[in-house]
Amino acid sequence: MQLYHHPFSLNSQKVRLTLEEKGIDYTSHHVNPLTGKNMDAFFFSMNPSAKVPVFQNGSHIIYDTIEIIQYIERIAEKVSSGGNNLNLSSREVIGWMHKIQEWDSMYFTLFHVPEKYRLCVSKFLRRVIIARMAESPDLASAYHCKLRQAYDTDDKLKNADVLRRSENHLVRLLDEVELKLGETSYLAGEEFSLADVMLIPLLARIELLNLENEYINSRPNIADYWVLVKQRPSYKKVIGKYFDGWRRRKTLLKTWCFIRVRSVLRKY
Ligand SMILES: N[C@@H](CCC(=O)N[C@@H](CS)C(=O)NCC(=O)O)C(=O)O
Repeated sequence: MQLYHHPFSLNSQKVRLTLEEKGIDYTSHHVNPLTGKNMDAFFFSMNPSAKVPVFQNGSHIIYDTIEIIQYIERIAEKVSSGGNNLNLSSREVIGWMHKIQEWDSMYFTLFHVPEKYRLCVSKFLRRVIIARMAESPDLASAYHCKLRQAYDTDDKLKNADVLRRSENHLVRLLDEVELKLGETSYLAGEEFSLADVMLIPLLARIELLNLENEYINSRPNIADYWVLVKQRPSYKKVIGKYFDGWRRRKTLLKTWCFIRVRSVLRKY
């Protein structure tokens, strides 16, 4: 089993947390969307949306985060039960998974990244797409589509309503989570579940953007829950290793330096 993913990607974090929690072995391929690695022809021809994560088991390829997570769950259950009585997620867990996945983190994240970095990365990525298009003319129409999406995203970021809608959606979701965590230790009951696997990267993204006072610490149940789930080995391996304390600067600086050097050298 192969996973194409990146530590920066919120959806990749959800899948990797599932793999760690379920103890499933896999081959890991880092594809950094901020440096445009997702535009390389080997990945782009398999996946013209260029999005990560992508999960491959033999000839079976899955592109949707929730489908990947449920596929991994089925594999883990088959291994542990010998194929009998698969103990799959309850309706409540699946309901939370979809509710959390409905919040699109992209605009929220981009709005909170300082403009200087955002504009530089977006210009760099457009150049990367154009360079890859010239190398693989057979994929030109898919690259064109990606280029149009990049311009469209830049336009949307000029519209304050887009940010307001994303913030309102997040607030509604977190208020519901806060209420639920007042009743149970974890999101879907007293046991850690795939609903929690979906929520952890969202809280980590809020913390990465230094917005924890507004969204986490102002909600006491979520604040306590956040301390609790950060103790899990899966969190430490998938998120903490890259983003806790001083590591955050190192991780971000590495990607930033790559983009700056390539931009100066015009090497896309
Ligand atoms: N269809 C995918 C979307 C995944 C997605 O949005 N991935 C983001 C990172 S979390 C991405 O790869 N963005 C890069 C791009 O759009 O070029 C899913 O639901 O799993």
